[in-house]
Amino acid sequence: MDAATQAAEAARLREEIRQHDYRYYVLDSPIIGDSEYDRLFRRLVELEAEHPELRTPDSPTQRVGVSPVSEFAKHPHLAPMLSLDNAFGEEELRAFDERVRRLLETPGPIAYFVELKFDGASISLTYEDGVLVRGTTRGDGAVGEDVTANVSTVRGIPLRTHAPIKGTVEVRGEVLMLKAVFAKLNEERSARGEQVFVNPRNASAGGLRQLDSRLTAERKLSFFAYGLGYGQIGEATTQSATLRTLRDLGFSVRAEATVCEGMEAVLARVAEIGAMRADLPFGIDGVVIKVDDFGLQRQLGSTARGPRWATAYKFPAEQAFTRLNGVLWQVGRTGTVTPVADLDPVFVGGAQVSRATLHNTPEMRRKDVRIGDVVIVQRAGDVIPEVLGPVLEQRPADAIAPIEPSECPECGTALARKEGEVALRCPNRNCPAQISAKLRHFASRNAMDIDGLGEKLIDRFLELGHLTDLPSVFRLHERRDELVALDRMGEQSVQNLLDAIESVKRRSLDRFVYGLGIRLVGERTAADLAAEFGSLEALRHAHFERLKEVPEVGPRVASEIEQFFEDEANRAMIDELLILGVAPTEAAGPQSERFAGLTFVFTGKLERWSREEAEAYVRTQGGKAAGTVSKATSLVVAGPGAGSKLDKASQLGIEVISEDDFFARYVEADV
Ligand code: 0OW
Repeated sequence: MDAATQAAEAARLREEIRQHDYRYYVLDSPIIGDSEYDRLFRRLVELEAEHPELRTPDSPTQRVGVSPVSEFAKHPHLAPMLSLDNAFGEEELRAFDERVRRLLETPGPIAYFVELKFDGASISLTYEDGVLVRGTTRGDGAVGEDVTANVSTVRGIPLRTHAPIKGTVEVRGEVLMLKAVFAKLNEERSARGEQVFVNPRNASAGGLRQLDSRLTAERKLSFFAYGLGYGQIGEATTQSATLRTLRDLGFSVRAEATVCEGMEAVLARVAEIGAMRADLPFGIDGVVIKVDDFGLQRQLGSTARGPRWATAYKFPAEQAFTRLNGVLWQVGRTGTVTPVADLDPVFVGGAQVSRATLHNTPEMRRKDVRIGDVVIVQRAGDVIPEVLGPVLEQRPADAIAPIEPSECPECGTALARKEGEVALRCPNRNCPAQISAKLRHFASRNAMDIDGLGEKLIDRFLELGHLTDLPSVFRLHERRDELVALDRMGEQSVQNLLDAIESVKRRSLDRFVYGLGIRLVGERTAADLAAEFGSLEALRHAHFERLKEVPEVGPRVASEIEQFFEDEANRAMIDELLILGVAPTEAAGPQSERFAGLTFVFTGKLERWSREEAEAYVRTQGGKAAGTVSKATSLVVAGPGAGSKLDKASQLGIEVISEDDFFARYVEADV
């Protein structure tokens, strides 16, 4: 057969297979069986193997995955991938609708497009003249990772659109794993003794980010389009028309999405979707509501956090029943000992759960939870699951109330309770569980963010005596050869870890302070302390009276901070960190003193930036931000839904302005 004939046959096969893919993955109505499909596919693979010049980037054979890359290139999105604000109930949805109609100055009902909120990994697909040229993960919304080889293995993503579309277009959608695929994959993995996936979302996000796209292909991921980023297709002027066009072009689009006239219709549709959720072949964590008309979307615009013309409605936390087999007592980084429920594994809120918190003993007694009970487990969003209480009708005769331990389960020290506190505590500062938790906290993402130093490695190094306290992290390089000798710790990974440790020595002061794990000092208080004192030296020598003046720092927190820095062992620990070269960078001092002496309180739902961003801005201008209104407050900035703080402000005669006024008066004026 001559070359021209073979090229013609390859082109015909490509087109035929593409049609069968479309019928199978998009229309869900195949007209040939798997064996016939495989015969066509094998024939094309043969032709391309004999004549590699026949292999085109949009050939279906490219879907099986290519050899692994070492890492993903970064790629900016042509249009940002915005995130969605969340509404957690009917009244917040109504508030969203009111805000939309107020901003559009239309009293009449708005046409909304109501979509499933797929619970997978969002991606952006770039097509040039209808051919897929790139697939990128969402990343930070502006820049994502180039996972083109991986997305090419996902059915439901056309490598070439069914009709040509001129120019460059970004199609947005969600890659996810069907529940049935998830169950089958986990069955196979646990049969092979491998770790199972916790939920389909993790499995799909992980699958999308495999360096070896053949592994991505094995995960049999699905894709559903939900919109456009950059560019436009045809004359579509609404979200609903766009999705119809995308479907005609060969993208899989779910038919559950519908136009609803006005918020009443939206609420009815949300209830319908909630009722069908369990029967859907994939996971959803809510519903997405968008103003359908693009013209109105443009009028509404977007804020730093997301579009004003869309919101996500999140389903309420899910609950499930399961057996309580026992109670474990977990020792935390500040020594608190917490009861944790040991459960029969149960699927709740989209994940497999076998542990849930019982908070503390008084709480556990109040709920009267007993070992052997059937208990109600709730998993709200991504927070840790908790036990709500027992199902009394199913209480076995031998159910017994859990006994609080008198000694630390980790180190055997007698446990104690501070005067007036519910928390049970292990007083031994060298308790291995506390040191482990302290190190994990110090190395965690929102603290010093030491890449590679996670729980497993910390506990392993504690076991081996390579880690004993925070400063020992910065002495690990002295044990380099011992670390390299450990199994599963080659030259490269040890070097990467030591480089990561070296690189965090100059982390910002707020991260370092948060990483110290001072009781009652969270991220925001740490940021306030860093902004207020500017250096570790100033902070560690501050006394109670001075500390109390910092916003958000009341007398209790002030005394915790003072005690921490006065404690001999902590002073020695900090001195040692400094000697080892840890030098937290001073927080960027105020860029101006415009707000010197002024204290702002932000309240209600801010639209143009988050409350943390607003407060950080005030600090850069030399001002202070507080969480409560008092005589010291200079100005209150109130968004919709502001409540008691407004009453307090009017009692004290403190000026209250809107977010837009704040911008006009202070921010726009500043630029
Ligand atoms: N997860 C979804 C989904 C959806 C975008 C467009 C403007 C703002 C969000 O099903 N159906 N529609 C959108 O519309 N986004 C979705 O997911 C986003 C991706 C990143 C954060 C949200 O999960």
